[in-house]
Amino acid sequence: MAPPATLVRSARHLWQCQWRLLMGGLGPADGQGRYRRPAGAFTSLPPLPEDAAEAGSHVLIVGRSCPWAHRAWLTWTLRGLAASIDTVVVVPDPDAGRWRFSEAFEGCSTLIALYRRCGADPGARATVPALYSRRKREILVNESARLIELLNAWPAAPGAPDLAPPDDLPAISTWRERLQGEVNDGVYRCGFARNQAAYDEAEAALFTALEDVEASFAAQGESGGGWLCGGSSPSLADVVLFPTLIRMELVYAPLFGCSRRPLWQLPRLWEWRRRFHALDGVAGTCFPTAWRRDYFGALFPLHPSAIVPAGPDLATLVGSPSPAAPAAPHR
Ligand SMILES: N[C@@H](CCC(=O)N[C@@H](CS)C(=O)NCC(=O)O)C(=O)O
Repeated sequence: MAPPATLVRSARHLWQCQWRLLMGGLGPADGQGRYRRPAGAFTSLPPLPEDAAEAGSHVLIVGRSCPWAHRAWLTWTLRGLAASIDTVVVVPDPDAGRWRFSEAFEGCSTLIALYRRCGADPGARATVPALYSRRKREILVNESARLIELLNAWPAAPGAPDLAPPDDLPAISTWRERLQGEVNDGVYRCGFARNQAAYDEAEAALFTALEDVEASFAAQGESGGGWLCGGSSPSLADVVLFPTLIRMELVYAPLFGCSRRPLWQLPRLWEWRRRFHALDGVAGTCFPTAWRRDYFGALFPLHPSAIVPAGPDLATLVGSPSPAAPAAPHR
């Protein structure tokens, strides 16, 4: 038998009060209910360290599910920085709501303990990515937008691409600025919106930006290099777009409501994603099972059951041309 309407109404009211409280734990909102990402602790761009080229001199701390860490991991991969920068992968502790080290790192078992030891403000969030100097025993930077710039300036492996060539810098900066707010943070603005109007605004901005990326690929035509800023190799603009788009069908569409246009309806973007995923080393930074488990398992206010959905299989998203692409004509 269905429960009485009054019981449903009071349960809904009670849940909504609790939901608002719990959402506050995920991040702050402005007066209109729009999600506002809090500022980090070590956010300015540091100079290139003197010992940058020394083997194992630095450590890049990442988490598998974090898209901000993913862009740093991709930059590290594409620039071939394994000789001088080690990586350490932290794992989420969903009950405590923090990152922990699988094995003690510099005497710390949690990321927050390392942050405190490095002098972070007691109220600061301990976020990934973070770049740690072994010699100074300090976190140099934890803002991914600056960190990828630093990693691109780092002494790289021979033949590694410059992800921000001077001639393309204006286009790269324009795209990066737009993608950061409307796409990278945009999916969170959808998922963490506190009301319908805040969601509608973020969702419209997200899909307008993605349609504009699609249009920009169309404008490049056959002569374009296949990358967002037109060059013959990817740039930092491509690097920041990928972590969001590769999580789209797996997490952001089902969990954050970013579902108006499935990506296959933007065939150039679909093809770009397939091409980026095929770059050397990129597949090794993608962990669909961990992404699903971490997002669906940890974001309690959005998904109280913590049931982790199955699929889609990543291979079906990156392994073939867009299903919407026109078939080649028969000869
Ligand atoms: N501004 C940071 C944001 C990074 C961020 O929010 N990372 C999340 C994971 S996706 C985190 O570590 N959160 C832990 C916390 O807030 O305590 C950046 O872009 O590097």
